[in-house]
Amino acid sequence: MSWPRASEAFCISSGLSIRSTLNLYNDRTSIPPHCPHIDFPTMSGLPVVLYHYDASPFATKVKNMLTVKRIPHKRVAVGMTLPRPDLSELLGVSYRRIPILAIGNDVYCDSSLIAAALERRFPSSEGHGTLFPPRKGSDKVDTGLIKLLAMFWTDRALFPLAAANLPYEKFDKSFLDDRAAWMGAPIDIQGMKAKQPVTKSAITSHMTLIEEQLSDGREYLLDTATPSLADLSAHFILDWMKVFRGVRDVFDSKVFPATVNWLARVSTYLKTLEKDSVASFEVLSGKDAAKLITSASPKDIQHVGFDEAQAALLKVHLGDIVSVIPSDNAKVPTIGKLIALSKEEVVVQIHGSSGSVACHFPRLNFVIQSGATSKSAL
Ligand SMILES: N[C@@H](CCC(=O)N[C@@H](CS)C(=O)NCC(=O)O)C(=O)O
Repeated sequence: MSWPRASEAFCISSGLSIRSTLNLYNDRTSIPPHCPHIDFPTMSGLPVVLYHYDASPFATKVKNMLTVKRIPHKRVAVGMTLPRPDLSELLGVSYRRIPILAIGNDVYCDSSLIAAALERRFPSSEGHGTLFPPRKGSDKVDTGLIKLLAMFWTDRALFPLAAANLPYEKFDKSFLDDRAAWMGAPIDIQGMKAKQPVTKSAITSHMTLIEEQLSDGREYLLDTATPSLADLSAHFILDWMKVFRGVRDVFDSKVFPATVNWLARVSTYLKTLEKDSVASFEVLSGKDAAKLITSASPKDIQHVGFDEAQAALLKVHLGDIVSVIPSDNAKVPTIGKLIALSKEEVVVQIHGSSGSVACHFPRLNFVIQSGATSKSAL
């Protein structure tokens, strides 16, 4: 299986590295200086657990977000294909995409929602980095635009073009069968290969717009002093794709000088933080992670609240059994009790063999169906 490997940082689990991480924080942290083990809670007092696999580009995006936000965390490695019993059996999370991130008992699905959750639960006012820095020389932050770019440009437009240029003919049958189930249709290797020149051309068109955006000499896409979620959302895809045999010649510094420099600048920014171990992590087993997660209680339900007007439009009620399903592919429903609903987020309580969790999904790009009627509520 020759899927390009996402770069993997070293696992830092010594007390010393954690202490040096904490030294970067302000002194409001309540973590004792002599605590010898990584079982430190984060500054929010809750463990942060990332479910990932090394070759997942979207997991790399979240690892980069954790680095920028300087959040020590734990990682559970899951398989590249189903089944993933650490999620589906122990926690009852049947959502079939990676990454998934838990903060205590709150489990967040989808990297865009994970970004929003990390930002609100680990604010820069508490010594963390930010995914939503203001424009240079201003206090204005393009928060909504950044989220839209992440959800609709990089996730829905750019990433599929990169994925279409993978060398599918080299993947083994079990992987292809798994991804066919994910797509909801068989993978037509010859058909995809035949389309690769066209998708390569489309990638060039995206790169042209990135070049245009950077052509005034700005450092980052939205003229911020540090990379925002917009940069991280585009960077992980281009950085992944730039080594694909079929498209690597697109990354020509004579044609796209600003884009090639920007890619390197974001990588250097991340590597510098990684060297300082600001987001060190410990590898956990699925069982240990599930125990940690299910022994905590949900802390992010009130923030979401319950929007009765939205519920009326969707024909659902607080406490209903509902299913939440991605609207594009990977349409495996997560079924649970509706416990919070806003215009941005929906939360269902679900049960696995280890206990219950509050599972959060974005509203955009997801469909909520009432379990009682099984009718689409979007
Ligand atoms: N919109 C999702 C996309 C995640 C995604 O597509 N992840 C890929 C891996 S990079 C995936 O789940 N592939 C199928 C699988 O691993 O089962 C997000 O932002 O998290």
